[in-house]
Amino acid sequence: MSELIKKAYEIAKEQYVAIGVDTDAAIAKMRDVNISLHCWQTDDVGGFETADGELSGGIQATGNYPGKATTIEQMRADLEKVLALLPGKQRLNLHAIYGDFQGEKVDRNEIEVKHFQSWIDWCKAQGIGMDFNATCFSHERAADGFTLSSKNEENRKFWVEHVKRCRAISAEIGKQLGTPCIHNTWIPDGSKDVPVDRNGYRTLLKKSLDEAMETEYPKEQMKDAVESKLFGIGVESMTVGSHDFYLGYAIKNNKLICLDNGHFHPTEQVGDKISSVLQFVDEVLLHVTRPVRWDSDHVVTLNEDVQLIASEIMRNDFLDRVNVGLDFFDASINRIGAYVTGTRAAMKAFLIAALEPTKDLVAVEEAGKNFERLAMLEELKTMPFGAVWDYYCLQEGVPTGMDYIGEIQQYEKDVLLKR
Ligand code: RNT
Ligand code: ZN
Repeated sequence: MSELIKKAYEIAKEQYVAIGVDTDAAIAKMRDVNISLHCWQTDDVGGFETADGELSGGIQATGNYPGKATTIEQMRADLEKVLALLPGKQRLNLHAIYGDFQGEKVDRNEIEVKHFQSWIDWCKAQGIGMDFNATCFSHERAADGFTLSSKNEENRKFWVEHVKRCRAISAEIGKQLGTPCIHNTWIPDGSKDVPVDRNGYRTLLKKSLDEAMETEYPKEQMKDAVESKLFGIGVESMTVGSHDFYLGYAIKNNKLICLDNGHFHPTEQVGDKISSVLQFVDEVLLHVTRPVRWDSDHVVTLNEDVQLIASEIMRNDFLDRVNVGLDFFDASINRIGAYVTGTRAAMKAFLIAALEPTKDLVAVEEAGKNFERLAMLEELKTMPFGAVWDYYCLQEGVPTGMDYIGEIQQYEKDVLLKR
């Protein structure tokens, strides 16, 4: 098999040379594509707190496929399996509810570095960086739908304290791992029906963010991102943290804006937003996902939305300014299979983007040759990308083509179905 892959690669390489593309250079560029793996695909955004609360905040994981991780050990085993099936180097993206609480009840306003030390150690052992998220949902103090923008001062303070602690933990994570930890704040706040005091909630959100982010940390340790959203289930009429709100906040306060491609009107494209927001903010965080009719968080596939995102990043050498994270959770199929398929799809989009003769396309565009541009873009779609992908996987020592399917089936038999 590997002989066939090498042969196919040699032919593909020549075909790409003919259009001025260096396949080896494209593969080398993949070294800089470090995708942050969202831990929550392994357990449907459940977490390890002692209280077994419902997932709230207008996000939903549907399905009950067997094998969900219910302990830290299981989750780490799953993540190790995922890492073993992916080429390149990734990061871990952890939510605050996934602390190593050792069976103790630790409320969100009480979490400390010690609850995450074993995760930091795990990342160190894997040789990967780590990102972090405050968890402002699935909690009794979020039951009325408001957290940082709550008019209940006790609740608002509680969530401010949570975010403050998460940022301090993030700084320590970045310090210990020697790579900045991105801390993302997403809140579900909003209202099902038409509210009257939109302004009041947004004023409170701004105030809470200012309070929670009062302590500055060196950016070598941590960076703040804020994630906007259009609407959620049960939060249809107004989202406090809208895109306008957070983009303004990010620009004014030198924060990262987190763009989740499930969080916009269906015909808006995050790929189109990257070059706009990067004129005004230093960095962006992405939550790559696949919304089907709504922010459904389906497993990422190699579709045009994801392709545009990757192309915009590679065309402009934005990898040092765009931090790529994933955000999907499907509980209806093998979760590890979902994880690997989705992540490999995102990676494929980046490799395809790296194989684009961008300079030639720009030259054609600047010459006003728009038929030629269209034709070239169409022809590029059927270039032998798969041969390059397989060769890249082979080089990285991970399964090529469909071979990872068998590995997941085996893992299901040996591990997941025994849970
Ligand atoms: C919700 C946001 C948010 C969450 C995760 C679990 O719509 O996308 O990023 O999915 O924090
Ligand atoms: Zn998201």
